[in-house]
Amino acid sequence: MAKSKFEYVRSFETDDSCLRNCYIVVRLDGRNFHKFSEQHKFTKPNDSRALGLMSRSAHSVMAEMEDIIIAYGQSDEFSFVFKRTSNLFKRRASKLMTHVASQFSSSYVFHWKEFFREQPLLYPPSFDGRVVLYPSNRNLRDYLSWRQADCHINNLYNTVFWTLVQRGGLTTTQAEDRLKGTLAADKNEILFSEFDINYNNESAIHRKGTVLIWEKRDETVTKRVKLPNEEEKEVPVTRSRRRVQDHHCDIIGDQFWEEHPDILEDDN
Ligand code: DGT
Ligand code: MG
Ligand code: MG
Ligand code: MG
Ligand code: MG
Repeated sequence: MAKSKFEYVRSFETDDSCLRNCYIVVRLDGRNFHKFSEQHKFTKPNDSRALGLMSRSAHSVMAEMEDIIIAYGQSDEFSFVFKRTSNLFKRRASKLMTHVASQFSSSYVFHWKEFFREQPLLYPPSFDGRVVLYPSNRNLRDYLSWRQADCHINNLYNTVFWTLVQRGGLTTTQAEDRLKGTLAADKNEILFSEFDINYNNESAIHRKGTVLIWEKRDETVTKRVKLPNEEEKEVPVTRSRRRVQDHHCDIIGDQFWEEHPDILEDDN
């Protein structure tokens, strides 16, 4: 095709391809979910409909974007990790980030009703995205540990805060004052001695967030086959299928990574 005289404008596009050999992390975060959660009556401190919908949307991203090896989500955020050797969209940061963000956002709206039932979606939510590159397994694990530690710190705080308000009868200002300067141990102690709550027994999805990884499963289906000169019969056929599985476990320690040695590629 002949080139038009306008063709030169293409050269104004800048190269934003991600450095090779690095894990590419795309993190999404809900825009102004403080307000969104209030307006849609999210339960406090955690809303299982909202967490379920976040996870559902992340599944949809993983199904659409090959090369995502693990995703981690908590609160209104989700991080997606592309394998080091990925060449998806020629590793262009803007393509990767915008595809993840728009697939996630449209899924969030698409599946809203399955989770929120009679609570209508009042306006279209949006998610910001950023791309961060991590050159080593240690850096990537530290990134994921950072997000999970953030989940823990916030959830412990929110659990005590809302217990003081909902069960202890404090106002939100009183609860805030009560928690000022307290350490994790103090918060655990308040829950335990005043409300008979052992924080470690709170549900893992809230304490640990959600980890999505691919798992191979053998799936057996029966197939009808017809061989020449034989009656049609049903035979079992087993095939290995990859599907995304949710986990709500610790990813800071070594155990998870030892149990799933194929998520990370070797550092060399
Ligand atoms: P941003 O991200 O700068 O646009 O502003 P926000 O408001 O989204 O702030 P962020 O992302 O730091 O905090 C997440 C907000 O979402 C926070 O106000 C609490 C709210 N949120 C997330 N999950 C839940 C939930 O399960 N229940 C309730 N009640 N609120 C939640
Ligand atoms: Mg923020
Ligand atoms: Mg947010
Ligand atoms: Mg957030
Ligand atoms: Mg196009």
